[in-house]
Amino acid sequence: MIKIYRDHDDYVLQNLNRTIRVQGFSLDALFQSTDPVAFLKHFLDSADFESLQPSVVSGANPWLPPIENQEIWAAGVTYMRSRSARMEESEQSGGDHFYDLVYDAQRPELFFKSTGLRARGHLAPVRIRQDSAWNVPEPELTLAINSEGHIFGYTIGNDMSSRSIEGENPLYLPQAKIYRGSCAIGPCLVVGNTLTPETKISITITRQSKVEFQGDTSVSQLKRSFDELAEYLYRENEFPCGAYLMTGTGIVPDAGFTLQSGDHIQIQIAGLGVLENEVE
Ligand code: DO4
Ligand code: MG
Repeated sequence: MIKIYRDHDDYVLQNLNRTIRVQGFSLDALFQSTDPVAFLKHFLDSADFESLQPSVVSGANPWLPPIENQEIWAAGVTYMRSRSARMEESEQSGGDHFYDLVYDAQRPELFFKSTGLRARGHLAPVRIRQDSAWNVPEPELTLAINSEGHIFGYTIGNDMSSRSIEGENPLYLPQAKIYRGSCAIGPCLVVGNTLTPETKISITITRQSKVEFQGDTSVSQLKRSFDELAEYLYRENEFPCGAYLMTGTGIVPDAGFTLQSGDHIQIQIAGLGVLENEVE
């Protein structure tokens, strides 16, 4: 398993034996590689790079999102919990039936989420929209897919969402999902790790040092396979620098909960680390 962290200067690569700061590394080249593990090993085996203490990648460091020219897309209504929460929030507008249909449909819901410019990394602030009254984070296992459409890595994603705007009308989805500070990924990209169905995804939201919401799920609750989601994303499309694909949320707080400025969001996925962001 190899972890890739990005900071202002360069990239830091880590495997069991070595932690190194590398120059001349590019995520675009990694996502264009047909063998990403061999591509990374080339750097890790090189004598050119000075070894660092493994502790330099501790969770206390801010990291930039591990992204260059990749687009970030997201899948929706891939967990039963997302289906029921969305049917509830859109019942009044009459939009609930669409969520029911898409959960069972052959074609998944896929939507554009962000470019690297808009994405936030570990310990950077995320935002809620000023014109939205009901807001939640969505903790999502996120696939790294190379330019040929093969899944080769994983990271943690936060698909920040306005439930009031999406609930008002499903056609408002892009406004509910894509706005300044609505997307976080990180803390690193993990390559060469296979995730089992038991892999746990959990979220803790803390407000003034008090836990306001806690929830967890596991990858086994995901209705669709990773390959199926990636295949639909690349069908009739092209991603010359690869793509990230958030796989949907299986955790949605009950209707009484909305995020507030100052809330601390901590998303943990076993094997991938912890992604932390404060709400601006
Ligand atoms: O259907 C709208 C968005 C769904 C979503 O983001 C999710 O299920 O995670
Ligand atoms: Mg989502």
